[in-house]
Amino acid sequence: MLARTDLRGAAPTLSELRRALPRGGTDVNAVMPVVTPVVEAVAEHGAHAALDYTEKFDRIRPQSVRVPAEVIAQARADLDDDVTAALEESIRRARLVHADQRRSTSVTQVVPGGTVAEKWIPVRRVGLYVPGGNAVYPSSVVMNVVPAQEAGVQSLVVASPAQADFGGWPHPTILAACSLLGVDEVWAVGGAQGVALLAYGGTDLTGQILDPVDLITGPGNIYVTAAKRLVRGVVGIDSEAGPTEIAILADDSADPAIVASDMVSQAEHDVLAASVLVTDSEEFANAVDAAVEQAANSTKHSERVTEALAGKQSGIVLVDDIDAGVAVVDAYAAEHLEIQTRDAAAVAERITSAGAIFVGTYSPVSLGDYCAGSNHVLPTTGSAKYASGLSVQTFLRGVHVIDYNRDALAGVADHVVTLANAEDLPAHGEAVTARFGPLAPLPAPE
Ligand code: HSO
Ligand code: ZN
Repeated sequence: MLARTDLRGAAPTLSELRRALPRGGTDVNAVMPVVTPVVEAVAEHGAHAALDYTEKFDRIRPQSVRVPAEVIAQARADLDDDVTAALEESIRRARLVHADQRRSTSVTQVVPGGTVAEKWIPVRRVGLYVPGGNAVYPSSVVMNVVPAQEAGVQSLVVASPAQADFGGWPHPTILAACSLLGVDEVWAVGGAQGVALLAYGGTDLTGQILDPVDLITGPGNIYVTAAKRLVRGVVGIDSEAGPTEIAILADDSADPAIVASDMVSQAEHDVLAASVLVTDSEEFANAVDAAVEQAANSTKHSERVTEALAGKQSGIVLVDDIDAGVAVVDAYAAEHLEIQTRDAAAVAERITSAGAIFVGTYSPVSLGDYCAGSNHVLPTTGSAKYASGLSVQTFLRGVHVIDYNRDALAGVADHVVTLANAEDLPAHGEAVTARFGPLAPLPAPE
């Protein structure tokens, strides 16, 4: 059932390879005519406009944007014990990993009396977007909130669509996850209007201030992505998330049923999700194909999965050997890459482009989605070749602190003046010489 790309015997260039590999793509610009007026209206009118659009698109008007504390507390009390325990474990593991990502200030003594420090300052206030609709992902609340908290962000708001089925508040599982994480500010607003309200803020119907944020993170549908693109600059955004992707580099030592189940697992997210197998064994490819067909037919979301696997973004790529396979997966730069080959750890070492790498039979993507401790908000559509997943770093700003004394400045003043004159910016040089008296000769460099 999976389309095939046969690269055996070929030596494609990088650009040929990128064109040959299966890949989808969504046209964010196509929805701009709908999204732009929404963002502009919220920028001008704040919460009232956001609620008007919520009523129009989500067919519900919550009593306020801010979800009352009692509603959040009730959602937590109602959460199933098993789900509570699993979320707590997910949070615990994510905290372990993300706490280790914290950065400390570095101080470099460039010359005696001249230092440059780099200190890391958390973003003041962050808005975490959590999608609603079909996809209710409390795990994504964990993956957004934990790195922000571990970075030291002081003010966090979660925005998630108002749901008609839940009295106009976001899905209770999302509220419960917020509560487990200690997040008490949640807004019942989603879509483009939710993103815009995070960026511009406003005043709630209850008179409460809805403070704008400085950074918006979190995935969403194409409208959310378009709105993030529009507000970028007014605020920071993490990335423009596309549909999820899994690539698996496997040889005939792997179990076709396991590879198939992993391909099906991520196809379950979306009809646009991508599942790609790269292998050097045609026999193995045939076995995976048969296993995928069987698994896709019997799984709960069979229709969605089948459509995703049949789409142009999914397929099997045949290569001559694992070396060629490494080149292929590097060119593809998958959001998730599994290595299911002999000596998987050694092969994984050689990978240079992937959002996250899952090594060997017992590290499935589903583990990373929930409970590995790693983050599951990862770069999609090939952006792993230049971008990283969400981490503590996403929520920090590095600031250089420059501290030179008189001698240290004097020691390099000549060079500054020379470079300033070379750029025809003499006032830059004069700003240095002025410190040593208008006419006084420069002290000799050390
Ligand atoms: N695989 C998705 C994350 C997710 N999976 C949430 C299950 N729930 C993108 O990394
Ligand atoms: Zn997933």
